[in-house]
Amino acid sequence: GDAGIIETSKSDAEAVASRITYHAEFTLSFSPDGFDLPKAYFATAQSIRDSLIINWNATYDMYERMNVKQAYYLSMEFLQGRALLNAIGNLELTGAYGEALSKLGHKLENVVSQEPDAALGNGGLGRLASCFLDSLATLNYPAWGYGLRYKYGLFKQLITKEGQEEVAENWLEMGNPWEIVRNDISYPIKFYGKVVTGSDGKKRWIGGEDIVAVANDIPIPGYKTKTTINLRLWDTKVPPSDFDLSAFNSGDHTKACETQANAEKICYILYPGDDSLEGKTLRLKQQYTLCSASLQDIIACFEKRSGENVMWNEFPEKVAVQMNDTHPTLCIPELMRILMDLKGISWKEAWDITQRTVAYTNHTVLPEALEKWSLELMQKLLPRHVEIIEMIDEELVNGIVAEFGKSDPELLERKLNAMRILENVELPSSIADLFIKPKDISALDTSADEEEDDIVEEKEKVVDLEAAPILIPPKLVRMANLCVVGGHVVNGVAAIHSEIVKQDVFNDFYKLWPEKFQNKTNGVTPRRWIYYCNPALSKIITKWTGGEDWVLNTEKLSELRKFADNEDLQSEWKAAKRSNKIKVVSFLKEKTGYSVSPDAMFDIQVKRIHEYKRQLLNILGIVYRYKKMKETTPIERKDKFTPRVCIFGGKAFATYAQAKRIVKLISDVGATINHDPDIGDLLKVVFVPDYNVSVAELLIPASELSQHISTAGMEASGTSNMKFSMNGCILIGTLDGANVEIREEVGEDNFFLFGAQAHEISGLRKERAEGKFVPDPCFEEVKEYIRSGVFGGYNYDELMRSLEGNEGFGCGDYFLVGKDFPSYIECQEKVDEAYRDQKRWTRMSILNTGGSYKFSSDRTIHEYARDIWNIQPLQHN
Ligand code: DL6
Repeated sequence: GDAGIIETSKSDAEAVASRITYHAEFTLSFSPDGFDLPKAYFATAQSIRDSLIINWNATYDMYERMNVKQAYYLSMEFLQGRALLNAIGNLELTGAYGEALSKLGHKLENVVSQEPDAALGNGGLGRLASCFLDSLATLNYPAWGYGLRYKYGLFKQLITKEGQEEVAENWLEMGNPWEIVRNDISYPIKFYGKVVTGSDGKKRWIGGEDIVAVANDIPIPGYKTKTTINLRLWDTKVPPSDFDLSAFNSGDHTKACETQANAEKICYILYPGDDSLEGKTLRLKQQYTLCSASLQDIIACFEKRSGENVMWNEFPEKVAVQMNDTHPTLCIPELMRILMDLKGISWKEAWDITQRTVAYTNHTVLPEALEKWSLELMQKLLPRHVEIIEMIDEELVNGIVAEFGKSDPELLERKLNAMRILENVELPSSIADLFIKPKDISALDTSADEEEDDIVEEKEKVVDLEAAPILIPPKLVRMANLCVVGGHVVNGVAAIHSEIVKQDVFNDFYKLWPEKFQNKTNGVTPRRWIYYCNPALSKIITKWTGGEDWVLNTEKLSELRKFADNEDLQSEWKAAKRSNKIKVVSFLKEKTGYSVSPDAMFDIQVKRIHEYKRQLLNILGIVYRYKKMKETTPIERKDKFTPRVCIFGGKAFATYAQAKRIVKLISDVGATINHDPDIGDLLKVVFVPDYNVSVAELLIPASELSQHISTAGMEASGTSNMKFSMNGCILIGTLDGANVEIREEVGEDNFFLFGAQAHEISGLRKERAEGKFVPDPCFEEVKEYIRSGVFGGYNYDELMRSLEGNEGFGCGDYFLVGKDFPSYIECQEKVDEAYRDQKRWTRMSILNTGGSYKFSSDRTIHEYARDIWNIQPLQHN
């Protein structure tokens, strides 16, 4: 097609080969001799990048010319993974590149696997952002992504005898061929300082610390289209004039370099530890940098495209800003600040523009994940924004009072407590007078004049006032509330989650503004998650659905359903799965040293390690199975148990001790079972280190059973569940997140369901707190077995105790592992039985792929475009 600069004619491969050799010679900083794999990778990437830049420029020109409405997706995370195979494939040059590289002495697949993952994310939220970019480009929607260019990403996970260890992930070490550094596109970013009012009455934010954010563009090619959109990642630097030459010359080299380091560290890592005040400050600086640089850029573009006559009230007709979770919340006060202080627009008009421009996606119901910032810290770092937030809060308070009247002070107080943006902050006195208050706590607040170092952290502060200490709750800014108030749409990411958002998390807001709330069930790109990662299956799908159009029109996958029992399809299907499993067998051997059999069922749970995701339930189930195996004779054992390879992967956040204990337990259990001669290939347990997008691309096509077993109501959606289902994997799961919709689509016979339901959870926790829960003996048995030391000398008491007692969060089995354990074990027995009937299993597998079409991110993106952003596709002609 016309997707690239390289014409698709017979001599494609030659043309490609000469481009690659050109870059090997002139672009790269490799030594001239040789053409080894790393060099081949960089030269190949450079060559395809030329095509991407041509398409990027054409797409950009078209947007400028047509001045269409554009969507901007702001996200702290983009989990892009590798780009090379995707780029070559999207430009329909896979054949040409394969041939060209083989002429040059390499296999395309080996070259492709040289690329380090761009791991600028943590989990589902970041990968979702990347899937969205793929769909936006593929569907020709005018849209850009904005994020930060982390030098080290999150971390690289090592699994040692001690469990998880984190080391810096130096993914840019060899350079990044995909990024285009735009030294001409940079914006000033300010921190600290103070706000002054000029003689014209205008507010000005002055002084403080100044840095600049520089644009780094990553081209995002659509599939079979010329459209190539942009992921703009900001890097932070000192302003060019800021190097302290005299300090340097006088010998104080460290001081001279300090400002530089201070600016650059903002983009060192994703989610820096935030236990310390420094850590919190750095995170807030990151969030503000993302928001401020992106908005300055968006506004500059709007002004440029408007020409002579800038109509600010038309801004929302040209710009849609999507906040991916609460990390970009500062977009709201930042847009207000720019519009009012720099563009001279009134509060009322600025507020109207802001609300019509921004929208918010919620990705979690976990209360501890709904961000709250210390007001004091924010006041120091962003004084003007705090003024604006206080104004927004005040208007909200007035609105709530107007809505609920003053006749029922209790109701009013409850509403204010739930909905206010500021927490533990006094009300304006006219309203405060309505309530009888114990004592005005603000009188005790001595923090106002404290120096930066003494800022109270988000803990209760004890003021020793004469005898009795009085607790002063910290003043906080609730970012999620600010998002709900400041945006025009709030969406959840799966049907059940969006209901919880409306009925629980933001219920008071929902009752007030029901029209603001929407559901947008997540999706994943079928390009990366079937077509490129599973060529064996893709060929079969193409054959049986009559063409490759399923890659763009996933509904076509449903045509597989009618052949679910066809013997030819079944045998091809099984062969594809087996070939994918064989690849994983050698991968596991290489990464972990463990040998596993491709004849065993591949049972996989890969996702961030979190108590609510209940990897602990999975590993306890495995331990139970192992114990039962040990209690049976060898002959019975073979009869009774379906051989399984249980694979785990995922990172535990560096400071999340309980999650790290779970990782340790999994790898200890593996170390014992995998060496037990009684067990052999009947059971293997493998923890794959450093799970990332590329590992997922290998594991998911080889999966037969995958586990999505969160405590019901706690997993917002999940997206790997969609990827597994698409690749013909059968899910075992609770009625949670997108599982609910997947089960609906693939049919309940093709999904292994167990466990308590979301509406039962609070009742169960209550029962438990009242001491009424009696655990099943099998649950007691398995904990006892772990405590007995079968899996080594580590003391698992603390981990086991979290599943006991009734003291609420932290222990008392908040995530109801004990409650769901018996139904989980029972369900796993059904899995074993189903697997023994390979015809039935293969049918279930086909029906999963055939029922997964709804979960394409193309569907999701069409919905965002239509219901939230109001943008139209724009095609090259
Ligand atoms: O929406 C994408 C993804 C969901 O699929 C997951 O269920 C959800 O856990 C994840 N949320 C986050 C948000 N942060 N926290 N915590 O990563 O979003």
